[in-house]
Parts: sequence; C-alpha cells; structure tokens
Amino acid sequence: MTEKPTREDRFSFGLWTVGWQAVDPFGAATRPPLDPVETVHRLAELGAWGVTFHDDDLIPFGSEDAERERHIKRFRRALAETGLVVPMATTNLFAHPVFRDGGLTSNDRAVRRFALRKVMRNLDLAAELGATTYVLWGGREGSETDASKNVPDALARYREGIDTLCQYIVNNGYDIRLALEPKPNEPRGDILLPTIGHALAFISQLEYHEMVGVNPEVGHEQMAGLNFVHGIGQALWQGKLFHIDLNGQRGPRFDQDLIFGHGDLLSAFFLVDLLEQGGYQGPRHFDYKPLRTESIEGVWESAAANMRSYLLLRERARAYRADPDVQEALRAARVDELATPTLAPGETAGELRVDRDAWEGFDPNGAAENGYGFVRLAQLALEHVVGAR
Ligand SMILES: [Mn+2]
Repeated sequence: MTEKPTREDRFSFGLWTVGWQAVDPFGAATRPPLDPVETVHRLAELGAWGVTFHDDDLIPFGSEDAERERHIKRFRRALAETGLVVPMATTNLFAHPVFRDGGLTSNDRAVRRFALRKVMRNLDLAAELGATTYVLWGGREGSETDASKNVPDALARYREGIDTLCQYIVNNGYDIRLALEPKPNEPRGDILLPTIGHALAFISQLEYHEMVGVNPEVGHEQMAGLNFVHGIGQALWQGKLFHIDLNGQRGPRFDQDLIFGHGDLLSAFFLVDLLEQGGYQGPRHFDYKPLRTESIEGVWESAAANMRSYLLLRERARAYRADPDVQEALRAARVDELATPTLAPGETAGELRVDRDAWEGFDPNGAAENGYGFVRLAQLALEHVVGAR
C-alpha cells in the first residue's frame, strides 16, 4: 500500500484543472463552475501542497478593482486556512477574443501592449502571493496559414515581450523566474515554440536568458510524437527545468490532458525515475482535465488519482533501482559507463589523433559483436511497473 500524499511531495494543481467545466468543441459544460475557495479546501484535504492559477481563473476578465480585491481576499483567506501555497501563476492570453491572433505576437501592436500589461498586473499579484515561477503558455501565439505571420518578426516580438517582462520583474525586485510552456498545436494550427527544443533554443536568444526556463507538459511533447523523458533530460542538463506539467496522453492526437499515468505508462515510470534521480526540486504540478463524463465526485477522485499515480510510480522506481538484478543488468548494459568522459583527463584532440589504442589497436568488428542487453533492462522495468517484482 502506497503512502498518502504529503506537503513534502510538493503536489500542485491549477485552478483550471479541477475547475474545468468540460466544455469541448462539440459540447456544452457537463459540470457547474467551481469556487476557487472550495477548490483550495478540497485540494488541501486530498494532500496537495500548492495551487496555481491564471489571472482569469481567480478574477473574471474585466472585473472592477473592488470586485478584484474581493476575489483576492477570499482566496488569500482560503490559503491561510489551509496552508496551501501558490508556487506558480500564469496569464490567460488565449480566451478573450482580443487574443484571437495571440498576445505577445499578435500582428496588432495595441493587442501586444495590452497583453504585456495583463501579464504585468498578474505578476504583481503572483509576487504578493509568494509565487517564484511564472508560466507563459503562448497557446494563441501562432497561425493557421503561413501567409498570416512573418515568423522571424513574430519571434522578435516574442523575445521583446519576454525581455520586457524580465526587466519588469528585475526592476520590481520580484523573486520570480519565467517558464515557457511549449506546445505544437491546439488551439492554433501551429504554435510558436512548439517543443522543448524550440523553447530552449529561443531562450538562448534572450537578454535575461538566465531568468527563463521551461515548463514542459507530458502531453504536449507526446502530441508531437516526441520522447518526453528525453526532453526533460535535456532541460535538466541545461539547468532549465523550472517547472513541469504532469498529465497523460495517448500519442499524436488532440490534447487529452489525461490523469498522470493514464497515457504512456512506461514513459511516466521513467519520467518519475528521472525526476526523483535527476535533482529536480520543483513542484510536481498536474495540468490535466477530469474526464467530461465525470460528475463533481469524479473530479475529486481524479485529482487524488494524479497524486496516487505519481506516488505509486515513485515507489516502483525505487524498487527498480534497489533490485540487485536491475543493478547487475545496468552494469552489464554499461549504462554507468556513459558517465565516463570519452577523453582521458587532460587529453587533447591531438593526443587522441595519435592514440594507437583508439585506432590501430581497436578491433571494430570484434566490438561490433557485443550486444548491449537493453531488452533485459526494459523487461525488468516493465516487471516492476506491473508489480511482478
Ligand atoms: Mn495539455
């Protein structure tokens, strides 16, 4: 029996996840709106540690100042009553029709200026509530036709927008870092910064590049047919995994936002193994949608299921690492040998060029006969995942 979630597990949920009323392109809501105050209480009861929000999740778009303050006050009280923290916040730059061509990269300059103001306003609130990560998901930053968008110009405006927001954070002394969330498509036909790799390359072009990392989502990479564990591995290697969105997806199709583990289970297992082994200290944030078929009871059941899936996989990953058969198979597969530098300490390229052991003394045909034993490892992993070991 797996342990129950605790604050130390750092599980967090967006207000928009459990709060999704299940409107989809073909059907109306199947559930009533959820009060953010109730969400905070229910998540705390289930063992979550944090809650995150888009500005418009908490304060309806266009609210007057007094109304806005009232919403914030109620939310603050719920946080104080439960001890839930706000580790991350983000801006809705996609729902209102004004953002139909995006926020930071809309062809309309006035929309871009409005979008920046909307982010700044919510950055102030995020800082007040103690958030240290601010996510930017540019769901509407993209196009349906290549006739509509000069991509180099769009990326220049994207960079200008992020640089401006970083400058704002620095000038206000906020302890906040930005995390860009890649996605290949949906709602736009093609979204800018479609994958982790695109986002990392973009970040290298920013003035405040050290303040900006990524917030990869399981399903978003898998929608593009990519290996999420590899993407996270690279983000960790580059010191850019500032935040993560855990959920499930079944291959390249619409964004399913399934419960974590309810998509590619083996990938979820290796992801948890990597996060637990790879030094990731940030929140375990769930960005999923409770199935449209579910009533409100199913919503809370699904929230609990995300955390339970993670804990079960963490337990399985620990059992896998502790298994002497696995340790022996890892050695046989020379997984650890990859951590050994290819050159000797202090060795230069010129010295390698004349090293006879590396060429004349090396038998490529003989070495080519060695199998690596990866099948055995993969099967051992599967056996741990299904509880056969
Ligand atoms: Mn998604």
